[in-house]
Amino acid sequence: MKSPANSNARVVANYGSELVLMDENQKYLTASPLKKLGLLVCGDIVGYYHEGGINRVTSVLERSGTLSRTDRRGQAKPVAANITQLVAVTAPKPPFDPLLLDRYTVAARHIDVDLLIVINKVDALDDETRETAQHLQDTYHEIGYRVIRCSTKTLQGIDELRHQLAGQVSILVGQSGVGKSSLLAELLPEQEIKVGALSENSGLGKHTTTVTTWFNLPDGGAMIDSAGVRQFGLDHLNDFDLQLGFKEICELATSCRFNDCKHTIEPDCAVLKALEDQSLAQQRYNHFIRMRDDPN
Ligand SMILES: Nc1nc2c(ncn2[C@@H]2O[C@H](COP(=O)(O)OP(=O)(O)OP(=O)(O)O)[C@@H](O)[C@H]2O)c(=O)[nH]1
Ligand SMILES: [Mg+2]
Ligand SMILES: [Zn+2]
Repeated sequence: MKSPANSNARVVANYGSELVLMDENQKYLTASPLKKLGLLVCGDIVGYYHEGGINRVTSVLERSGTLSRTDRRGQAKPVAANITQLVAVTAPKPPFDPLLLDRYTVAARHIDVDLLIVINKVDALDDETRETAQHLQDTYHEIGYRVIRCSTKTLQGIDELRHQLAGQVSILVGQSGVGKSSLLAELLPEQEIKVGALSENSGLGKHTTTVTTWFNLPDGGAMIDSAGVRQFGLDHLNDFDLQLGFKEICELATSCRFNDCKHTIEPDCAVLKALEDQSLAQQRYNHFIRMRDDPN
């Protein structure tokens, strides 16, 4: 008997028992994967065949740029595959979370993808949050990251964002309610994208996006919208990987007297010296130490 032809497709979303795929003609279809393939995630490229009214996924191409977080059992769990850029979104509401941003600097470095930082909701800044936003922008810019200020209300920064996304496979990450899906909706006005409100009591997001989903962008490239997180566990990384993710600390460390300097009490530590003369941001250093002591 002739076996059915195999075709390739992109995993757009994983709904547990069912995958949504996009085929080479940009058509959506549903499929079920063979169990032995393990967890397939948004961004995976899979082989499938159609038989008896069902699409069966039988293979998956090797991944690059896999974003993973640590699950409850301490195992790395893939979130999305084949990405080239992390877009970490933060906002004055829910409150800025610089520790989470620093976790994303580590994650991006670990999987060797670009990091773009978006400060969203700049229309909603007050005196205090304006100062924090400026401080964040200066700190990350100084380290060498691109930082864009955006607002989906005034559309400030949206063109710049579009420009930074062209040709990349990006994933939107950040706390629930910072406006990830709202930004995506501005980029894809034709698509219906669900946007949530913040809880009136806590001011936190309500986890509106629940399934990580792939969208093709009109100017080429793609954007993956992911569910908001409170925490981004990285305890599958060792101290070395962690230090690599703090690239300014990594650079300084080459001038420490000891190769295995821990940058806490050692003599002639270039990191401590940089802290003293304020060329290293105190908050970045604090987060580095904190993540090393307790990676989760
Ligand atoms: N003032 C202001 N509000 C915004 C802006 N962008 C988004 N919002 C609001 O923020 C709330 C949350 O937006 P979402 O886009 O659903 O946030 P999200 O990051 O996708 O949240 P999750 O899907 O839960 O992770 C909504 O009420 C939006 O209208 C902005 O630029 N300015
Ligand atoms: Mg969302
Ligand atoms: Zn040192």
